Amino acid sequence: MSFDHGTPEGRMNLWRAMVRGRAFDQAMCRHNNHWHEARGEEAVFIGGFAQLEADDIVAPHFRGACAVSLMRGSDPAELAAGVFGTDGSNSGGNWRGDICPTPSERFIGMFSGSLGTTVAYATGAALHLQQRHLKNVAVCAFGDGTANAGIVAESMNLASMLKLPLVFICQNNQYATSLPATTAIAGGTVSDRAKALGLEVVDVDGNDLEAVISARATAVARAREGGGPTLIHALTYRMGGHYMNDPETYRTRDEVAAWEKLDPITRFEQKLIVAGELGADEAASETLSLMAEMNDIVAAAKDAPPTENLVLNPSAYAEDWRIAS
Ligand SMILES: Cc1ncc(C[n+]2csc(CCOP(=O)(O)OP(=O)(O)O)c2C)c(N)n1
Repeated sequence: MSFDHGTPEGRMNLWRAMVRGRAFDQAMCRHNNHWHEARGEEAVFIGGFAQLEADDIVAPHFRGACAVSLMRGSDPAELAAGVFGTDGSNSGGNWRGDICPTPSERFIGMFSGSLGTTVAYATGAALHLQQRHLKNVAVCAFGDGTANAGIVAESMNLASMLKLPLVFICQNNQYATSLPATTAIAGGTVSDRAKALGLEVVDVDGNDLEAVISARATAVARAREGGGPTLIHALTYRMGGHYMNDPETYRTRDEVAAWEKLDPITRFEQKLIVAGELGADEAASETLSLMAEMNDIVAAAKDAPPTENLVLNPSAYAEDWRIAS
């Protein structure tokens, strides 16, 4: 499927990928009180991971990982079953389907709960691509909070030193749980740190799909040609809480409302409507039908019996997880 934003078809596919991703995410929010809502950050993870080649390696941030997986062809019913550990799960019921939706050799999820490990795995994957003289690239994303993990600095250092074919995307949604990035990030910004480590750096409006796409396209082309790693620092906003039970006492409703006006889906949709490529009614009705479809899929997965294919050594927390979901 083409996600080339230079064509009307590609633009429609990008819009649909954002809406489908949000529809799945919102359905999960309704059915899983542990869910980490990704609403508001779609331009970063759809723009950041669209239009890569099938053999490129993707390592999205946990917030938005399911939308990236759907865009790359995953079946939403299988993803939902993976989250709940129910029949149809592709993971033996033991993957945290939200943070690692698609265990495969080209899709690196957050295999453990430890932030920053995904970035390190992506760096290792990029090293493999380089050593095998493959023309593929690895793209990884991580939050502003994760940027403070030491392993991210180590990964950037190695990638810069060895000119690895790797693109780092900082999905800066301005909070790490309840801690604002402006308080938690010393030494300037994540961009300043990456510059100091010798990376090419580009700051983008993370709610502008086309700005993210253009930064990613340049960074990927550079990496494919042996030019080394780039950091794309995308400023966005987490419109929901850290997870569904977050009381959100650390920010005002006015702040959230101001960012809701900059919704990346609405912004891109408006562009398509003004260009005459999408009708306003068509946009509204397709959005509603995708929301309903994903809700049905997620509800059915939640109500399904536990998968019979459980792995032999389940996590000590597997039962709690299913009950809590
Ligand atoms: C190494 C490590 N430290 C702390 C945590 C606890 N933790 C889980 S999510 C989270 C916030 C992450 O913030 P960010 O990287 O900005 O991602 P966001 O949740 O904002 O998308 C924290 C601190 C963890 N899982 N791993």
